[in-house]
Amino acid sequence: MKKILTKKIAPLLLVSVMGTALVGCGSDDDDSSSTPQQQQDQQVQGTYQGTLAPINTGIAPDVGGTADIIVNGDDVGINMAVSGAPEGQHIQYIATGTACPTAAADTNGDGIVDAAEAQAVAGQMLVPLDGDLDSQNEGANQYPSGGNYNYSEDSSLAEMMNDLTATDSNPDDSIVKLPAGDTLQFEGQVIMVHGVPSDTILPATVGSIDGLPAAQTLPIACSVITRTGSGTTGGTTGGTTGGTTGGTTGGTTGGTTGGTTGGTTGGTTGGTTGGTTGGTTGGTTGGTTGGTTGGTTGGTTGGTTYGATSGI
Ligand SMILES: [Ca+2]
Ligand SMILES: [Ca+2]
Ligand SMILES: [Ca+2]
Repeated sequence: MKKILTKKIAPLLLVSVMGTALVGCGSDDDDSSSTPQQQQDQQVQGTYQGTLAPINTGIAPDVGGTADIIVNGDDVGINMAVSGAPEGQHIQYIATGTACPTAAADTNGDGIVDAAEAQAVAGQMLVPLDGDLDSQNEGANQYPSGGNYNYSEDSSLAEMMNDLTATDSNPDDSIVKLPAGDTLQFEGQVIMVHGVPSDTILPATVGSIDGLPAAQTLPIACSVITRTGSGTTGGTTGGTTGGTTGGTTGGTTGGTTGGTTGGTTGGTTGGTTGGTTGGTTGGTTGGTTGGTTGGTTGGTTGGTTYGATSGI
């Protein structure tokens, strides 16, 4: 299901969509109505959750919590509630990998999964969950602290994607950009949490990353991210309100997009092709075209319902 990213957003076209072939998951039919970037933006729409589990149970056995991610149109919200963590600052991020490190990751056999060993399994840092989600560099080192904490940040999906596909300003650190041809998925990727108090006594064999003290980067918790909701619910509601058949197709690509900005295009035209075209064209272009109508009819209903009940 991976799609190729373009590094810039092509000019948006308001196209006639009647009869246009729907693009399903993974299809690469000749579809001039949406760019790969737009398809990526649609594909990532939805709600996601992770349940944190301890990594180094000999050091931080009680850490747990949840992470919730909502991608709603251009809005990306990430909320975490963590408990039972050691005191101190917690470097945390969405990693490039798709598996959490287990005891088997302790390749040097010292009984501790250190940051370097964890990285070999979970991958490098893709989206630091720091003080500013818009870019990797902004808000750097603004990580939460304490044994029990809540983390909540919002971002623009477009700004996040621009940053994740930009040139890496520091190719030597553990923070990486999206590999060429890869996509931001959330689903199946992992969230990592690190950090024990600086006075924690660790064996000299415990490694680290980026030249940081081993205690600061010691992995304490991880979760694989699962998808808990897609645009289906928003699409159904947005479809009923905003278009005749926008429900099914709008659902696939995000009733939120079609709903919030769909309006005239998403409702009438997007009704038939709501998913692929209604989402992208109806969404971005329809924002201007549909505007008021989309905001009141397709928008409010589709958007609100999407967020509230899509966890089915
Ligand atoms: Ca080890
Ligand atoms: Ca940042
Ligand atoms: Ca880097």
